Formats: sequence, structure tokens, C-alpha cells
Amino acid sequence: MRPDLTELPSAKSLADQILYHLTHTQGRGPEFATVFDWRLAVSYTIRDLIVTPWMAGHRASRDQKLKRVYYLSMEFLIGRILEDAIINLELEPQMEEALSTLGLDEHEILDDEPDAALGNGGLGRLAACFMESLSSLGVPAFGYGIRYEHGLFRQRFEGGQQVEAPEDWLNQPHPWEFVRIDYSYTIGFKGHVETVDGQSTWLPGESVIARAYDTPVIGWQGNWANTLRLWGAQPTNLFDLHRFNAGDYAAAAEPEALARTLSRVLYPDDTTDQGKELRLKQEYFLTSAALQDIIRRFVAEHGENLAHLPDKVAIQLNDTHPAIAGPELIRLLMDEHGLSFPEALDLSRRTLNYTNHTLLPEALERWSTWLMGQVLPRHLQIIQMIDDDHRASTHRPAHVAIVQHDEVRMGELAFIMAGKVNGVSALHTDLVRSTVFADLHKLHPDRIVNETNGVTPRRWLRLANPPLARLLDQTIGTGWTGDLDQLDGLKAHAADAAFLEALRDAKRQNKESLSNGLLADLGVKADPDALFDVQVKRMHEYKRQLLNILETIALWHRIHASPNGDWVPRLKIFGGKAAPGYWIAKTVIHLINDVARTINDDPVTSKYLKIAYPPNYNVSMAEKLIPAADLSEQISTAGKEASGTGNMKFTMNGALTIGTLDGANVEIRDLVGPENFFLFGLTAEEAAQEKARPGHARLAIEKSEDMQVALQLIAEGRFGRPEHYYALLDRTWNDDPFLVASDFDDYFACQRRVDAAYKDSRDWDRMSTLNIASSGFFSSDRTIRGYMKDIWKVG
Ligand code: DL6
Repeated sequence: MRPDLTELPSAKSLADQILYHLTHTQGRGPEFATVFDWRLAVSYTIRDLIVTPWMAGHRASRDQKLKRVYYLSMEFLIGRILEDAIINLELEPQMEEALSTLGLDEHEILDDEPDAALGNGGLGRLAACFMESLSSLGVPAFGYGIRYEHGLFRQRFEGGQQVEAPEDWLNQPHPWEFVRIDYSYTIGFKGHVETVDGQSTWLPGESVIARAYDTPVIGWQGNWANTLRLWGAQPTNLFDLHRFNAGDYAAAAEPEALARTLSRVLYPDDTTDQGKELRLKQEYFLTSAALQDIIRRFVAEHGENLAHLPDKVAIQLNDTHPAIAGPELIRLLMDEHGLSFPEALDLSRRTLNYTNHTLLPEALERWSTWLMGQVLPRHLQIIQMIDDDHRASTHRPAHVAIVQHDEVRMGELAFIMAGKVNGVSALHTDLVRSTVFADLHKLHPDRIVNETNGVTPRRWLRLANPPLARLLDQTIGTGWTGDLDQLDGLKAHAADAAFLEALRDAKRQNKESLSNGLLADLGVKADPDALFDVQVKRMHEYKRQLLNILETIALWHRIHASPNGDWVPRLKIFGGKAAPGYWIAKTVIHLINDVARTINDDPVTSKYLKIAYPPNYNVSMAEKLIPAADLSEQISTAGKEASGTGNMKFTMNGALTIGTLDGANVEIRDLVGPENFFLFGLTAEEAAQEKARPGHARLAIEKSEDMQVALQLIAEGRFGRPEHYYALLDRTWNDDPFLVASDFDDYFACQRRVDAAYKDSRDWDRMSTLNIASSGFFSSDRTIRGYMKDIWKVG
């Protein structure tokens, strides 16, 4: 329970605690304190309030021998923690007053916190939303990840091109974590396996220590807090004194430097052999540390009889990255705890579950057997045993084997070792059944289930959008924060002029503050009355930022041709990072920035069309952009976006969607009503057929005057040196794997329907209301309840 809800601290006691921590924890007097000092003092004050329910939850779980959920993920895209914690403790008014009595600017304090950027995109942010919902629902759970010192890179633009720099969020004390030196595990790599009398022993050639760093994650209303346990790598021998004394200082520090490499960066470039080895080691490092920790806790609470493991432990593998969990759990049960292979296999399958997050073949990991055999020789043996067992028990054909063509297929491994496999939207799950895992699905028809993604309304509505949250509180009461289905009550207000006026006002406030930020940061002067059209997500060809920027160019050309037309002013906002080695995505970034420079400076068109591309898109930036959006761009090639979660955040915040029938867009459209959603483009089935049509790109471009114009203007060098774009143009004309050309005209026409709709502001607001009102389904609380019932069997 919360320390005691009746005893929520007053503003005065918060202020006292802040001063206490400033002096005694930060060691600074108020007269010398910097914003950083104050932020840490505020954070420690809030942390104190979380620790009590956190410990109470742990005690209750242990004493009542509750089943726990363990979520293994290479990414946790947490963002900032302080404001989220204040909101979940419902302490905003008191904190506001406390800070104002101390003469502090609350925004300055909150904005001082660096984003914990331990993720790349939707997959990592989903893991963070799930941790929050698990706590909000009071489900005993641990999240396990890696404490990357540098997280995802920091993006800036130089001459319009992406430049990557290391993220340094841990360059300063991180006030939320507790280091647990007593929870440290040895993680081995390489070496060889010795088998004596049928008993195999792995003798690793290298090892590091995984050390636990715990962050409590507080749920809504502070009733429960779970632990996010991140592993940091430490050397087994900290330091080589012998070499140091011999004067070789660099060599003396080598063990530490090498070990720390493991938890330095998220997604090391894995185009080299060293990069691949590092990535595989990272995945094993996380997985082995987590499983050793889980077994230790199980034995401490329930004794040595591991036969009960599935009754007390449900492990979720977030994508294939931790798929080595199957062989590792078998290894631990067999080699360390003496179980037979069939027993270990059976227990592991009843404990592990796997979420698939992508159909893209290149994102389903495969490791060469050579690398696997080098780095994890015992695991390669066990993978072969799993494969043989599966073959024998299912009489399955060789083409669904885990090991094929000298590669270990981690998707197949995860599937075969999982009790349940889930997709993340209805369409995606259908496609998982009919494409990537079609053969395995035939063999195991009950294994695949759907759990459509969701997002936490605490962060993505209450925290990110105070004007809308206030309006919702006034209109339907405050209950929506913990029960998002209550948004349905807004439907009764969709024709209420006063409500629609207030909704417009709330959106306007968000647009104004975003405009101020864009002017200050980018020098882009935006008109808050313009239609704010936002596409923010990872830069990837299938997400089709290229389609958006080509439409922008074609529109610009049309405005030029008739500058006195009845154009709807638009601000196109882009945000997103490209993987450092992904040249096409980086070329699209360059193109967007080049086009922005030309269009924003055009005196003829700039009152109608502008582009803003703020660099280093992250969670904190999303919290500003999404509430200010009128239009949400969800324009991926149908069949490619597993779900999307940005699409849900926009809908919840009242933006209308322009989108394809892809991922969770399908469910959004069903719920908000087709008349309140701007649909265009080929369906997944049509897209697959179109792709198979020889010369599809050229044929589509030849039919589209607007697309020809856009490509022509780029080729002529109207936006910068055309040679930067020759390869991109060539790919679009001759290959176009994600069907930009085939969908272009329909998208362009759909955008003009958006323009027409935006002119009728009253009707736009009505549609926006219906979008918000229908978004209750997309709470991650609903998603977690689905996992609890269908997969984890808890609660
Ligand atoms: O399930 C979370 C998130 C989905 O919403 C996105 O649609 C999906 O692209 C993402 N998947 C990944 C995995 N790799 N790739 N590509 O990030 O998961």
C-alpha cells in the first residue's frame, strides 16, 4: 500500500524534505545549489515515498508466495522518471506549491532530467509502458534489461545530415537506482565443454560479472512498485596490479575496459564480426543474469524442487533478442541443478513465452553456427538437442528446423521453446500465423495468441497533455486515468459546442507552446492555426517518411502554381533517428532537411507550408509533439508495421489519423469509426501482389504526375546537390520495395480530403472527440490484463 494515502505529504513537508536532501544527500546549501542539485533533492524526496510501497510489495509477494512475471528486454525506453513518479503519487499540486515556496521553477527542474534512452523505438517504449501498467495493476513483476552507459546515440544534424554522438545520461548521478552488489552473477563465454559419463560441463574461457542496479517503478496512485533490474558489466578481476607495477597502465586497466564494453552501448554496429560477437554476448549477458537471478529467488522462496518453477514464474521474452533463454534455462536446470534434458525442456517450455514484434525477415535474428559455437559452445549443443527433440516429437519437415544452412534461427528457437507466442496487433498476429511461422503454427495451432499493444495513459495523457487532462477531469471525472474505458463518456459531448470549444482551446495551448519551442530551437516560425501534421518514429523505409516528403514537395509545387488558392496552412513535423549504418534512411533525413530549408525560405508558399525536423527525437520530445498534433501520420506499407504504439498515443490525444490498413491502425479505425479516420493505400494482400508485379514502381510513377514532379525537382537540384539523391531516386524508380509510388496518388488525394475536413473546425473537433473517446482500448492496462489471462496465468 501507499505509505498511507491518508498521509499524503503536504507541500510544507515536501519542501522540508527537499531542503533536507539538498543539504544531507547532495551536500549543498540553498545559496549554492544549482538546478541539478535541486533536481536531485526533489528526486530523492519522491524516491523516499516510493520505497515504502516498493518494499511492502516485495514482502507481500514473498510472504504470500505469489507467482511473478519476469519481462526480459534488451530495451527499456523509459524517458524521464521524476514527473511520472510525481503524477503517479498524485502529488502535483503539493509539489508545485513546495517548489514555488522554495522559489524554484518547476519546469526548469523537470526539464533538467536526462532521458533514460535505453531503447530505440516502439519495442523499448512498450516495455516501459508495461512496467508501469504491471505496477498500476499490482502484478508482482521484474523487468530485466541492460544498464547501457550510453544508451541510444544522440542525433544532431550537420548540413542536414545525421551525425551520431554518444548519449551520456550516466555522466551524472542517477538518483533512481540502487546498486545491489550482493546480486552479482558470473557470466561465461567461449571455452569448451567436457562430457564425462554423460554429464556435460561448460568451462568458459572468459567471464564477466553482471551486477544488479534496481529502479523502482511506481504504479498509478502509488499502491505498488515493481523493480526494473538493469545489469551492468564488471570484470571478474578488476585490475591487473602486476602489470600496473610493471608500468603498463593501459594493460592493467584492460580487464575493466573489456568487461564494460558489454554494457556500454545499445545496438553496437553489427556489420563487423566483432560487432556481431558483442551483440550476441550482450543478449546472453542479460539473459543469463536474469535467469540465474530468477532461479536464485525461486529456490530462496520455494525450495530446491524446481518442478514447481512454472507455477511461480512466468518469463516473457520481448522479441527474439533474449531467445537464448531457452537453451540457457535448460543448461542451468540440467548442468547446474541436475535435472534430465526432458525435464528441463518441459519446465522451460512451461515457463517461457515469446512476443514477436516484427515480420521483417532482416529483423528476425540469425547467428552463424560458427559464432554461436565460439561464444556459447554448450548452448549450441543444447540447441541441437532441442531441434532433434522437436523433429522427433512433431515429425516436422527439415525446413522448420532451428539450425538451417549453418545458421541458428532465433525466431524458430524462441517459438519452439515458448508456451505461448504472441503478436502485437490483430493483423500482425494473423500474419505471424500465415507467414513467418506458418509451418510452426500448423504444428502448434494453439500456441499463437494476440495481445494488441497499448500505452500507459498516465504518461501519454495525464503527464504529456495537462490541458486535455484537465478538460477530461472536468467533463467525465478523474477516473479515466486508472480506467481508460471511461473515456467513452466523452461521446455524449461530441455535439456539445462548449466542450468542443474547450477541446480546441486545449489543443491550441499545446500548439502554442510547441510553436514557441520550435522557434527557439530551430528558428522555424509556426502558425498555431496551421494544421500540425506529425510523423515521428524510427526512420525506416517501411515507415515511408519518403512518401510524406514527396507529397510535401508535390504540394509545394501546386501551391507555387496557384499561390492565391484556398490552401490550408500546414506545418509538417518530422522526428526520428536512423540506424547509423542504414544509408537509405539517412539519405531520407538529409532530403527532409534539404527540402525544409528551401520550402521554409520560400516567400511565396511559406505562409501555407513549413517543415520542422527537430533533432534527437526521444520520449521527452514525443511528450511535446504528440499533444500538439492535429494529424497523425501512420503511413507504413500495409503488412509491415507490427502494431505501432505512436498511433495509439496520437489518437488518445485527439489527433486524427491518416493511415494505411496496417498494424494497430486497423483496430484504431474500427474503434473510432471509418468516417473519423483518413484511410488510403493498398491492403497487406494487395501490397504483396503489387510487389510481385514486374516494374511496379515505374508503372505507378508513369501514372502519377505529382510524383513525377516531386522526383524531377529533386533530380534538378532544387533542394540541394542532386547527386546526394541519385541512389535514392534510382531505388525509387527501379525497385521501390515499400511501394511509395504505388500508394502515392491515393495518399496525395487523401491529404486533400484532410485539408477539406480541417476547414470545418467544428466538425474536426467532433471527430477529434470521437477519437479520444474511443481510445480506451489502447491502455497498456488492458494489454497487461490480456497477457495475465492468456499467457502468464497470474492474478
Ligand atoms: O510491439 C512494439 C513495436 C511495434 O509497435 C512496432 O510496430 C514494431 O516495429 C516494433 N518492433 C521492433 C522490432 N524490430 N524491428 N523492426 O522494434 O515493436
